[in-house]
Amino acid sequence: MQRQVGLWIVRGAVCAAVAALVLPPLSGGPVAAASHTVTVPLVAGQTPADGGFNFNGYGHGGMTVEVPAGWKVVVQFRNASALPHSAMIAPVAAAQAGVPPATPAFAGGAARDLTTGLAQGVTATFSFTAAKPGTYAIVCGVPGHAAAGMWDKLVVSASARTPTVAPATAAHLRSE
Ligand SMILES: [Cu+2]
Repeated sequence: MQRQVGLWIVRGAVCAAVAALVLPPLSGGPVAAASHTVTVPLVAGQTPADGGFNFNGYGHGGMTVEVPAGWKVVVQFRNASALPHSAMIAPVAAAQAGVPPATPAFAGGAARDLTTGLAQGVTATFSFTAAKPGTYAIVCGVPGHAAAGMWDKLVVSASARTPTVAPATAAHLRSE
């Protein structure tokens, strides 16, 4: 009888160990180690919407890119417009107020020539780690452009598992 009880205890311990291996971590727990990078195509002045002051055809916060917190975000920026444009990650309140800050919300989160803008057809890639959950803006740093509506939203989510964009047709995100 003593031997039988001992066997049950061992079997219980084995089952608990197997369950810990098979079950996914609880939400909010540590994310399994892996390469987590999302590439976001961002085209300034792609359409005449918002007087051309748009990214991928959306201005005034009309496009929302959501990425899981901790992911690396690579922005492939291109200016399709005859007007110079740039892009940066900034607090959403600053973008809504039409006053983007001098430095981005995340290190590396801005294209070069932030306030002078890039000429038509010029591309610039910049990348940053979406380290802190919250709602941010993707905004043009050329004076007057944010006020004209040239900003969209970047949500850094503590609960999302994969990057998404809304509307879904606004950009083709690539995750790896
Ligand atoms: Cu601009």
